[in-house]
Amino acid sequence: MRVRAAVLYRIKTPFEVQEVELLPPREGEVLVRVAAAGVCHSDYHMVTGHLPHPLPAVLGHEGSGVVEALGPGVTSVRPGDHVIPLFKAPCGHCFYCLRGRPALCDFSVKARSSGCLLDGTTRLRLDGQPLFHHAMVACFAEYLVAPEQALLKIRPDIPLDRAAVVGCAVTTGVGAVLFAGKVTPGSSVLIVGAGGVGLSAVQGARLAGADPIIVADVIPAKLEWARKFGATYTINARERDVVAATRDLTSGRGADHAFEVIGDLHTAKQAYEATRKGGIFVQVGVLPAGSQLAFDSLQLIRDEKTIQPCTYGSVNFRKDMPMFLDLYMSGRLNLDDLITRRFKLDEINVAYEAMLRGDVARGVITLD
Ligand code: COD
Ligand code: ZN
Ligand code: ZN
Repeated sequence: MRVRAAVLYRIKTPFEVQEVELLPPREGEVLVRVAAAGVCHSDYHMVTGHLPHPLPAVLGHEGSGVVEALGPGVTSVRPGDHVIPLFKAPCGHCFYCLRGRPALCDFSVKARSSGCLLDGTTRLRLDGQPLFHHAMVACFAEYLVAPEQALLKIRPDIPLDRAAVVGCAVTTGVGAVLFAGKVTPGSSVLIVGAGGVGLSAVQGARLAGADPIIVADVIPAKLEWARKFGATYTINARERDVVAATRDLTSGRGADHAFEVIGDLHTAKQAYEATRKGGIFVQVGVLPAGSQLAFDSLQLIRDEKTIQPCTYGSVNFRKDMPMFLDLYMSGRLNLDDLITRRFKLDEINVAYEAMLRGDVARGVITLD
């Protein structure tokens, strides 16, 4: 079938929205009509080349949609089901999956890094040539074909644009606080970077009962949103030293838990420095490929800080993502205000410019 998709041909060039060919789902695969796709910074790291990806490709890893058709042998979803694509499709029964850590499952790593589906081929075509799928989900398109393992069936009563942001931002941010940082009531939290993922981490800190919740960013509007989502103190990192300001707010000690949610060497060091002795430093952002994050070994031992990296919120997808949706439906997670602007697929480059300028908390592309 012919579908409209945003194609990235080369790094450092804009997306080109055009018709591409999408082949029918094969054994174990599902055709999904995409309803909404979030404008996450991680895709932009592939545009800049900071995170390498095979090109040309259809990117987009934060989304939601409705199952349209099934390939042979699919048992876990049916046409009409509402789904969130998982950008790290787990097998469901290996060592890691059984221990509730599906993001560490090796099942789809090879396919994902090659831009293909599980059988090593693509369903996307451009002028008869293979067009790569990002993370086997490729949501910047009207339709996607993905393996059934990459789909999470969700409750049908949640608006699909709100569900989309649970596909990455909410799960990554709230999960980082609850599961990687294991934040407990009354503990002090610092969050460096208040984008879609960082603002979700702020909401996670509020859910966990953290106090104070300190947020640093360089854009005043981001700090205002952070306060709306639960920050009790905000730091404009252009005007104040984040480490000194955090220590001032925590009796000179530093934060019990500090989260880096940007993917930058300088802010990673800042968040580590702003963590108190014996505290937990959680690295959510991924630094450009090949970067080394180094720590002074004497200080490392002496200060006993835990360095805790976090991927996909360290969540158990099929248990925790439905919980986040339930928390939205019961009014405990605010997804309505996280999405501050909606765009058409044709406006994807405008949507990314808005993200880079800091004009949006989270932008979402709606495809209906
Ligand atoms: N000090 C403080 N804040 C800063 C600074 C700085 N020096 N520089 C930038 N910021 C702020 C920006 O103003 C912005 O508010 C925020 O940092 C970044 O927000 P967004 O909206 O651009 O980014 P997110 O929230 O969509 O993504 C953040 C990630 C850390 C997830 C992303 O950048 C990343 O590292 N992705 C790779 C990891 C990955 O692939 N994860 C899985 C899918 S997300
Ligand atoms: Zn597994
Ligand atoms: Zn993301």
